[in-house]
Amino acid sequence: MAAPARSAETQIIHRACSTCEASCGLKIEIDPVAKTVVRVEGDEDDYRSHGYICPKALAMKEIYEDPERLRKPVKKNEDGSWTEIEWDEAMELAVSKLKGIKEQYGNNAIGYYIGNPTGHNVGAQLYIPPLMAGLDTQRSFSAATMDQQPQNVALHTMLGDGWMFPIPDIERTDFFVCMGGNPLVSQGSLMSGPNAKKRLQEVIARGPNGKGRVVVIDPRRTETAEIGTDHVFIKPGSDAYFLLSACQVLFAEGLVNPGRLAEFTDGLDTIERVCADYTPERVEAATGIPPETTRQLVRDFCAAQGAWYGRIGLCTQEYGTLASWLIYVVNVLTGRLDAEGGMLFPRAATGRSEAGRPWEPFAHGRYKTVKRGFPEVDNQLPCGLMAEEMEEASAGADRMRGFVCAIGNPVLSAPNGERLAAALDELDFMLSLDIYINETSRHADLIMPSTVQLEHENYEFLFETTTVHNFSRWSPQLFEPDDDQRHQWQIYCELGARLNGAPSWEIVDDMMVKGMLGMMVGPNTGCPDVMPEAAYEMLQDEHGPMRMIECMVRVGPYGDKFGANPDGLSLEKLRGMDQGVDLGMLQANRLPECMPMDRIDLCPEYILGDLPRLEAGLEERSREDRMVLVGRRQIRNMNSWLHNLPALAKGKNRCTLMIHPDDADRLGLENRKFARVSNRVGEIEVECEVTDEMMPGVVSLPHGYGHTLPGVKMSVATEKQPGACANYLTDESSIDVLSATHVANGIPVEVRSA
Ligand SMILES: Nc1nc2c(c(=O)[nH]1)N[C@H]1C(S)=C(S)[C@@H](COP(=O)(O)OP(=O)(O)OC[C@H]3O[C@@H](n4cnc5c(=O)[nH]c(N)nc54)[C@H](O)[C@@H]3O)O[C@H]1N2
Ligand SMILES: Nc1nc2c(c(=O)[nH]1)N[C@H]1C(S)=C(S)[C@@H](COP(=O)(O)OP(=O)(O)OC[C@H]3O[C@@H](n4cnc5c(=O)[nH]c(N)nc54)[C@H](O)[C@@H]3O)O[C@H]1N2
Ligand code: SF4
Ligand SMILES: [Mo]
Repeated sequence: MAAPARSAETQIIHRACSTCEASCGLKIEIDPVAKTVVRVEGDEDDYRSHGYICPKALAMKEIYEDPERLRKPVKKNEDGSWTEIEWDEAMELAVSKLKGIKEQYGNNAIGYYIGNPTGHNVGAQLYIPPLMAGLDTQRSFSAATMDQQPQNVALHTMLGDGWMFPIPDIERTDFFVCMGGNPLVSQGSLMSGPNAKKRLQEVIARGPNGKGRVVVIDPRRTETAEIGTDHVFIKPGSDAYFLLSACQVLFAEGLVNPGRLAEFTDGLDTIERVCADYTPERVEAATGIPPETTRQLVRDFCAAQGAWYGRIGLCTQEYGTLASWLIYVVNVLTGRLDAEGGMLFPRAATGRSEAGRPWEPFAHGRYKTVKRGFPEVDNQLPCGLMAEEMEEASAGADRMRGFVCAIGNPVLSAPNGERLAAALDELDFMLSLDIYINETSRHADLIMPSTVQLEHENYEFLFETTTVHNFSRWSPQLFEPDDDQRHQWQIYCELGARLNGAPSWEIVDDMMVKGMLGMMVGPNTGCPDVMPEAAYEMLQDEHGPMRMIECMVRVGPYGDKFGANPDGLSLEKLRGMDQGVDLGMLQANRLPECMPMDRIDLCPEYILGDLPRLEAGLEERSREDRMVLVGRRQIRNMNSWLHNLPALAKGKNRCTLMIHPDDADRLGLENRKFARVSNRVGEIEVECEVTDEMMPGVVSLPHGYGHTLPGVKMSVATEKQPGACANYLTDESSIDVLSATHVANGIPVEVRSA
């Protein structure tokens, strides 16, 4: 390949990094003629990130440049090779196959999985509805059931909206408790903001006499714990016991003080009763936490401006919903929810946490999986059950026969990936919407790739709802895609339109925007001075996600109300701002107005229903001493998909099994030697990293590796960072039933020398 011609003039473009939640500001120097990226730097003028970046800042450049990235659809031939085809042929093939399956076997013979990078692509998020309408199936799976679904369930049942996450007020707190999260590496999940290290150091500096506290409760002494003030080892999966004991201490020591929350909270007496038996002494053997540590932590927290936070280690565990719920309970009992320095509700420019939203009751069990009758939870089925739903031997004639995998790699990221890989080959038809031929898409009959970040505009649609500081930000497209590339939203919209027999995707797109405006502007709305038709005429774009963003932003809490508030925010203004707009610190006292329910239900019956299981498990947990596996994230990874980028794949093998020296000695394992890790589900071989970072009895392995399968066309990943797949050990039948979420932390394993 000849080197592209280089023009004399380069340009600097400001853009948010779309790789993780932090959305740091970047300055990207491009050559617009050669269509190449010359340099990527942190943007010191960005008021959110002040020039901070991590090594993954290079990801968008390297994905854009990756010669193995697909640009056009590819169809699998009989012999397993791939042929590039035109979009029209690809669309026709996909639609005829999917429609054929629906007609012959019914809609539920189709299933789909929606993966994580969706959250980083506004077009992909906003156009899931037309895709879902086109597929019209109950077999709906996503990464949520390996992620935040327990938090969704707790919030939906307590406040009436599963997506109004309370976020640590990290800019004001002086006492941050972090359970099951490692913001130093993940950059803060559901606490989005660049440079977690600096923010946490400021928490410590802010405390009285520079003695603020960052308390990490984790089976591993993490990077966050290293810069924190306190670290407490906890046995994996025992957080619900520990949090109940923290509640017990609050009541026993007269420290309960919900403040203004008491006026609109039900269930305070119930929680007192529920936690009464769980003294720190009673749960000590299960949690591994000395009672005095619990008591002192609770007292110190109450004396400070505390925020108590829990993340993925609390979600993807045996009692995921109970643990996630109890985090919110502790914040209510101590008056820290919706209070300065506590856990606050961001106010998104697109208006998704404003007063007056309709309340949709929490729903579950309306339908079930075929094989084991597992009940749906808020439209989600556990993603690890996809395999058994596909297998003829398990699901028989009612099995899933057609499958759409959108922006996900579940063979590596969902439980029992080996079983899923085999099941995918039983399908009549599989469509992958992916930019690589990877561990999952290699099973597809057809792959449709989308444009990547630098080829489309973006708006931080999800992360303005999970941010530690209110902001609104648009990012420009750096390079015009080729004529025969498609954006993810176009693919969804066109697939949906064709599946439903709509005249064109343009009509579907217009209908979506008109429907939206019909509800948002006009008489009896927050934007009464303009009629929907007039608003429609004012929109900047002809099609696409930014048109919807424009509607939401203009009507939203800071918006220009389509002219009625001329100083307000609009897409046009955002498009002129290099770093987006600073909308101020998070606000306190937004409840109860900003929640759809009138009152907080501190003890939803649905969640209390799981307490007998928790109680029944206490004795066994107190006794057992089996080895368990937990996960970890690493700064140069993003789940499964950045290992093909040279800048991020270089260096030594990172897929290591961390193990405590005492365990290593006992098992005859040595640093940098290989161990065999096995259980009912599978067996893998991984390099050991002997370290006292680990709690004895617990081993830690990152997920997203295992680039060793035939047919995968990611040569850098395969060569430099193949690793082994943690999810070949994750048991697909081990599920937190309340949230349909898998147990990916605290998995029993046997470890021996390889
Ligand atoms: N053991 C264990 N397993 C876990 C976790 C854990 O902690 N431990 N974490 C879980 C969590 S929180 C998550 S979110 C999931 C993530 O798991 P998935 O949702 O499956 O996501 P990824 O593994 O990141 O795969 C992303 C896929 O999207 C493709 N892709 C990236 N960008 C684009 C794009 O612009 N267009 C298209 N069409 N495709 C694109 C990539 O090539 C890749 O195939 O993993 C879960 N799995
Ligand atoms: N660099 C990088 N950043 C990422 C990602 C990535 O892959 N790489 N993934 C992104 C995604 S999709 C997500 S969802 C977020 C997740 O963001 P985080 O929640 O911060 O994720 P982790 O870094 O995996 O931290 C989970 C912690 O939980 C601990 N843990 C495990 N089991 C238990 C338990 O039973 N109890 C307690 N108390 N702790 C436990 C683990 O030891 C680990 O330290 O990160 C996002 N950011
Ligand atoms: S922390 Fe790294 S990956 Fe995340 S937004 Fe910032 S530069 Fe990008
Ligand atoms: Mo995630």
